[in-house]
Amino acid sequence: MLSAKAEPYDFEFDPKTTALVMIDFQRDFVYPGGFGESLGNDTSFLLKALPPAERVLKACRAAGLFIIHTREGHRADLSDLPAAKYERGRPKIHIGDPGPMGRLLVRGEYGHDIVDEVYPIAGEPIIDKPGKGAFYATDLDSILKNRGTRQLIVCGVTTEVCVQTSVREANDRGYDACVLEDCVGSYFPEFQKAALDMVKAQGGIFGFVSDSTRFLDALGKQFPAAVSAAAAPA
Ligand code: C5J
Repeated sequence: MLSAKAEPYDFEFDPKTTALVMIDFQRDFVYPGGFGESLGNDTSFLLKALPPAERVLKACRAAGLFIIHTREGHRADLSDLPAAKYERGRPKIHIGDPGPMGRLLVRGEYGHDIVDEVYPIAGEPIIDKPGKGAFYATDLDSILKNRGTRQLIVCGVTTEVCVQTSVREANDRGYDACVLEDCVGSYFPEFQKAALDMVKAQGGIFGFVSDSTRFLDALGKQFPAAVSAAAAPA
């Protein structure tokens, strides 16, 4: 067992039963012209999470941890898009409408895909999800349980929406999840803090909060070369 400094107390994880979950690092959320901006958000807030998340991803790859990515989005015919989600916010541009990166939040479009910095490689499954939670209407739980996964390290966007929803779902399914606070991003700085406080309050009611430095310090105890290679400039 490795132990990462975390709140509300140290997060214990066995690399063999731990998965890194990279949530929705899609152009549609992270870059201007996508779904996130169509809702009136300033996407630049999310970019801060990318360099530490990239370091964690590279170290976990080199250490041989299981890595899984998610994307939020819908079928091209929008048959899996609830009317409530389509209408919510009464936006000028809806999910499925054309934008500079293709149709908003539609699978197969450029904007729907994951940004280059943390793009999946062979052997890292991608979960396409229609909702905010990564477990809703997906096979994520089966994939994790079939591998004997017990602990999750969580990076992604946005903190209070898809990240927190997925951590709550993971908690109810029996996983210990640890969110790395510098590897998650919100359009609202005040929500970033509140969302993480909610996860770790009440003795870790939904899980744990740590950061890339403390997590990589722990991983480096067993995989020093993997962690130093990830920290080196590209
Ligand atoms: C949102 C997400 N914010 N991935 N999706 O609509 O957090």
